[in-house]
Amino acid sequence: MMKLYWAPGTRSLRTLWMLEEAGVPYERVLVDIRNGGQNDPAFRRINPMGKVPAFEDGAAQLAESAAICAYIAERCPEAGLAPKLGDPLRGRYFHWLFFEPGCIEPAFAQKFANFELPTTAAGWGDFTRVFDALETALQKGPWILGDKFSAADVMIGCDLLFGVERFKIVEPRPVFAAYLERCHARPALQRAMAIDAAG
Ligand SMILES: N[C@@H](CCC(=O)N[C@@H](CS)C(=O)NCC(=O)O)C(=O)O
Repeated sequence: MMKLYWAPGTRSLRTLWMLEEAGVPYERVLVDIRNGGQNDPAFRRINPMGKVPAFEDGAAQLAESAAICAYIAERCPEAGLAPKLGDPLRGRYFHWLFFEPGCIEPAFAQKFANFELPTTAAGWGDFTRVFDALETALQKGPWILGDKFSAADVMIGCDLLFGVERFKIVEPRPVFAAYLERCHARPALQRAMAIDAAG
């Protein structure tokens, strides 16, 4: 059975949501990152970074939430969480899936740490450029690829959830608020949030 190494209140929520969308059985293994559980050598062999989430599927081991979501989408094709091979939508699918770690994460870090870099040199430009691009992409909706919900929405939806609702570092633009409302209406996110809250 697939195994998710996770901790509540962390980026693990992305992978919990993804697994709930996939609708497959999986085992959860709690890693107590607030008390050093991530330093367990056995866990470090799965994720040498000692961070959650991490994932095992038989002999396959991986970490990085975007990679885990992409892996699950391919592992569970019946759930339809990624455009199929040959579908031109796959272009934008990868674009937005990689936009999360490549642009949104560093934009968040920039906001928290309040540092400046030349926007042409920083791979993500700057915080405003990232969220302007996202707002434009989400304008039409309902999802980042249009009609098709995908793993890219799990990554981006979770970031907006944390950025707009929890940390309030992203301004609640109407497009983001409407998108978040659609995300919250998904039973899979509701289940994932309940699991997360129960710890
Ligand atoms: N790039 C990673 C980030 C994972 C991450 O930073 N996880 C944090 C919790 S949100 C963590 O495990 N921190 C514990 C530590 O660094 O010791 C991903 O997207 O999965």
